[in-house]
Amino acid sequence: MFKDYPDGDLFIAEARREIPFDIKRIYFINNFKDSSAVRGRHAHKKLRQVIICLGGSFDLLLDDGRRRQILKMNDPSIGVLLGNYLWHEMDNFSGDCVILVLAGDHYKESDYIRDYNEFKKRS
Ligand code: T46
Repeated sequence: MFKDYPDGDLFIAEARREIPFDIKRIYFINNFKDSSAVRGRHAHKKLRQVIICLGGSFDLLLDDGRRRQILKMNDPSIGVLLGNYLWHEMDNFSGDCVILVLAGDHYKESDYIRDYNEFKKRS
């Protein structure tokens, strides 16, 4: 991050540098209206992604089948690598939360594991 005060801060991430793969897709999530919303609740078989909280905050639960941890995401200079076979859940979104995801592949529903018991068997 470059501190360009008073003109703003500049954040940079380059594929195969800070992002450890070629980026094939980006998506963002905003406009959270329901404080009880939960997103994620799945793992990916092959996909690797980097998730960044651009504004506001949310909680990111990570579970590799053995250990669970919850990260408070509230710093746009931090990107968390969501590797494959990592169960992830997102909740406790602030109303102004904006989430950016950089993904290493196009969208493929067949890459999702949406059943936690199936994930536990495979992890
Ligand atoms: C992930 C977390 C962090 C598409 O058609 N194309 C896409 O690129 C995406 C991301 C989603 N969709 C469709 C699939 C579902 O019908 O949009 C609907 C909602 O997707 P999903 O329930 O998977 O959204 P999240 O927020 O639970 O999960 C998303 C990503 O899908 C997922 O890969 O790791 O964000």
